[in-house]
Amino acid sequence: MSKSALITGILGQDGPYLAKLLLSKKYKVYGMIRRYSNPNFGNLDYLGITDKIDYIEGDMSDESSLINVIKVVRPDEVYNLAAQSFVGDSWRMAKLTTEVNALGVLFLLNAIKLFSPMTRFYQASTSEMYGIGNSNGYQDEETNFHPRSPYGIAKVYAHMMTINFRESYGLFTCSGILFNHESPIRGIQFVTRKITDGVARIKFGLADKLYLGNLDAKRDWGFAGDYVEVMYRMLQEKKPNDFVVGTGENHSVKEFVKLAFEYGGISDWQKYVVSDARFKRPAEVHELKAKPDKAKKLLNWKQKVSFKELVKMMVEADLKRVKTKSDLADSG
Ligand code: NAP
Ligand code: F7E
Repeated sequence: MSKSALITGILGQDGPYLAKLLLSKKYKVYGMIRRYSNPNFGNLDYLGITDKIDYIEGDMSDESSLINVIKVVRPDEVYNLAAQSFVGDSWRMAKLTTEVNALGVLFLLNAIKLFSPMTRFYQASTSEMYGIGNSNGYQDEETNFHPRSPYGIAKVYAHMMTINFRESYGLFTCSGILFNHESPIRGIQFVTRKITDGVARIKFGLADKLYLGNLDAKRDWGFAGDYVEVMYRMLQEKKPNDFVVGTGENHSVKEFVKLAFEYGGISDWQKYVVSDARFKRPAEVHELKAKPDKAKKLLNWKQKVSFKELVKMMVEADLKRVKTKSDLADSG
């Protein structure tokens, strides 16, 4: 019999890539969505799978809705990808971020414990939990947490609660500590997509500047399509475990900018990029770099898309998207 999986955050970036992977493995995929006046299925449309998913309403900030979802679906696997995931907004919306990213996970774990204890659970943990935790130039499963944002702090709570449900009640709960991963369907607020969209707009004359914050920050950037594979593999293991997932190399925002402009056919990026204090953070995470040895060894995982390929893929997708829009506008 085919397995079933519930994905929260199905309309975001990772949800569609994971759904596509699970569908290819013949899973029945349920996608939890919030109540909307007008839901946006754009990312699922981009991957051509909107009609292949069973949707169910639930909100991470509403415990009764999560109990209902788990009672109705009783899936073999839950992938909890829902979150207020933008670090910058987490200072402006600290309470909401805590409710959704921390308490929401407690609600979901409790619902599984009470109504579907055989369900395997994946929690979307993050390198933002490390913040400025001590490191030797990299972060692995042993590195201390010292989160620098309400987002990172809420994710530490959820991460520890995921471990606690495993240790207290014997549930199969895992955390993937994923470093930044991007794609052509990355949210437009995040720096990579903001840059590639900006390059395309400048190229087609729809913008003349790109306003950015701290260009010196360094991140370990990979491709989202590669990272959902590891989520799946974690839940197929004999025992629940936590894994760091990243590429093992990092690059500055400035390097990303330079390369993106090059792929866009614009050589003098300095002419277009403006430093803007609005996009700087009250407390920055200056540098992150994964040491994903455990995932490589135990899950036999390795990313396929390199940094350069990722930047190229994102620039090309945005050039195509913006060109189509401007062609449509021209044709009236
Ligand atoms: P994303 O694009 O922002 O997607 C998050 C999804 O969560 C959205 O579909 C959003 O729904 C949903 N959501 C937000 N609040 C909700 C609520 N109250 N109830 C139900 N759903 C809610 O994020 P992503 O990049 O796919 O990341 C997936 C997960 O991995 C997140 O938990 C993120 O924190 C974590 N993570 C991401 C990265 C990364 O680099 N991408 C790295 C480490 C960890 P709407 O569509 O309605 O807004
Ligand atoms: O920022 C700097 C910014 O917003 C990356 C989320 O998926 O990954 C993501 O969090 C860096 C930071 O991602 C701008 O200060 C400069 O140093 O793309 P970002 P993030 O904060 O690393 C982690 C792993 C997650 O878990 C999160 O959910 O880029 N930066 N100028 C800028 N960032 C933004 N957004 N906009 C700028 O203009």
